[in-house]
Amino acid sequence: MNKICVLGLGYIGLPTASILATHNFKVIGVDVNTEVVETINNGGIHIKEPGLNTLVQAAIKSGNLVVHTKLERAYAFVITVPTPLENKRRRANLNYVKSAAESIVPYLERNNLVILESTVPPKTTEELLVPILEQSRLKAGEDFYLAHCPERVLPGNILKEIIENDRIIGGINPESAAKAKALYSRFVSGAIYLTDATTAELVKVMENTYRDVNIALANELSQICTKLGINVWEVIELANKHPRVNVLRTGPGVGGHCLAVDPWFVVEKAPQEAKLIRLSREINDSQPQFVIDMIEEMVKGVINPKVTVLGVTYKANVDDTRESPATTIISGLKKRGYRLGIYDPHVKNFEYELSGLKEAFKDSDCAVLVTDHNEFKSLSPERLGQFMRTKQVIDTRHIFDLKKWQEAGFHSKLLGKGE
Ligand code: SAJ
Repeated sequence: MNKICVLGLGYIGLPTASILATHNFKVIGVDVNTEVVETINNGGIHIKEPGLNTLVQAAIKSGNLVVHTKLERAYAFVITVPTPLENKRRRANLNYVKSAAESIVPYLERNNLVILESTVPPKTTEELLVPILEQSRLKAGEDFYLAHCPERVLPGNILKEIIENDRIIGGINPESAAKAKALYSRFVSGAIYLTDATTAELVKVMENTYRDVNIALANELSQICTKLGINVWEVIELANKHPRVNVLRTGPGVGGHCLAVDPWFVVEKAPQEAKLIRLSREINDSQPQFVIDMIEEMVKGVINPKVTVLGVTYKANVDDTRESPATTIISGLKKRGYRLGIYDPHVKNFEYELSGLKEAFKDSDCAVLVTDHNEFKSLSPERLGQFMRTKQVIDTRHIFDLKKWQEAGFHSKLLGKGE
C-alpha cells in the first residue's frame, strides 16, 4: 500500500514524487530521459521551481525516493507525463500517456491503483487507458482501480498548491475514486471532491479555458481601446470597481503549457459547439502580432533597426519558455530582418541567442518589455538609454513607470493605450 511509482519527473511529477516521499511513501520516480535521472541522482534538478531542489534532496536523503529509468512493482502508479499539442492539427498528442500506460502493464497486479494526473481531452481515461491497462488481463474497476486526478498547481507556487489546493478525483467507478482519495488524503490538506473520470477531465481543461477566455476579453479590449484612443488599463481598473466584474490583465499573449494548450482539447472533442473557446484562443494568439505592429510603428523610418526584447518566459519570475508569446514576437521580428538583443535573467537555454543586459540595449532602437519579471521593474532608463541608438520603449505588461522613461528622453508606448 505504501509503494508508489511516479511516471514522468517534470514540473508535476518531480514535486509530486518528492512530496509523497516526505509523507512516508516509498517512491520510485521514473523518467525515460537518462539525463533527467542522472541530474537528480547527482543532487541537482532540471527545472526551476522555488523550494523544489531542497525538497527533492530531502526526499532522496531520507531513502524514500529513488529515481530510475525503469518501473518496479508497486501499489500505485501515477502518470505525470507531458501531453503536448500537435501544433498543426491542434489536437492532443497522447503518445507519452500511451507509452506510460503500456509500461505499467507488465507490473500491474490485482488491487493496484493507477492514477492519471496529466491533462488530457475528455474521455481519455476511459477510451485510451482502460483498453491498454486491461492488456494485463485484469479488469479495470474490479481487479485494479483507475482514476483521473488532474494537477491544478500554479508554476512558481507548486509546493504550496500541491498540498493546499482542493482536488478533483474522477474514478472510472466509485471504488476507484475512493481508493485514489485515500492516497491523496495522506498529503492534501484541501478538500477532495469525487466524480467520474470524464467529468474530472473536462473540469480540468475548463478551468484553464475559463481563464483563457477571460484573458481573451481583456486582450480584445486592448485592441478596441487602441482603436478608440483610450487607455485599456484605466478601463479595466474602473470596470473592476463594480462588485461583480473582474476583467483580467491584457498582455503580449497567453503562453505556457496550460492555457495556450488545454482549450484546444475541448475544441478537439466538440468542434461545432466550442465556438467561443476557439475564438478566444485565436484572439490570444493574435496578441504577439499586435505587439509586432506596435514595434513596426515605432521603428518606422529607422535604417536596419535593432529591437531589445526583455523577457522570453511565458510569465513573470519563472524559467519556462513553452508557448511563450516572446518566441512568436522574436520569430516575427527576425522574419522582417530586424537585429535583436534578447535578455532574460531567468533563462539559460533558449532557441534564440540571449545576451547580457547592456549588450541587449547596445545600439538598439526600441526596447520591448514582454515578460514582467521583478528585475525589470527597477531598470534604470537613464543608464540603459546611454547604450541605445534611439531611445524608445514599449511596455506590454504595464509594469514600467513610463513617466520616468519619458523624463530620461524616451519615446514610450503602453500596450492597449491608444493615442
Ligand atoms: N496572463 C495574462 N493575463 C492575466 C493572467 C495571465 O495575459 O490576467 C497570461 C500569462 O502572462 C501567461 C498565461 O496567461 O502567459 C498563463 O499564466 P497563468 O498564470 O494564468 O497560468 P499558468 O499557465 O501558469 O497556470 C495555469 C493555472 N490555471 C488557472 O489559474 C485556471 C494553474 O492553476 C494550473 O494548474 C496550470 O495552468 C496547469 O498546469 O494547468
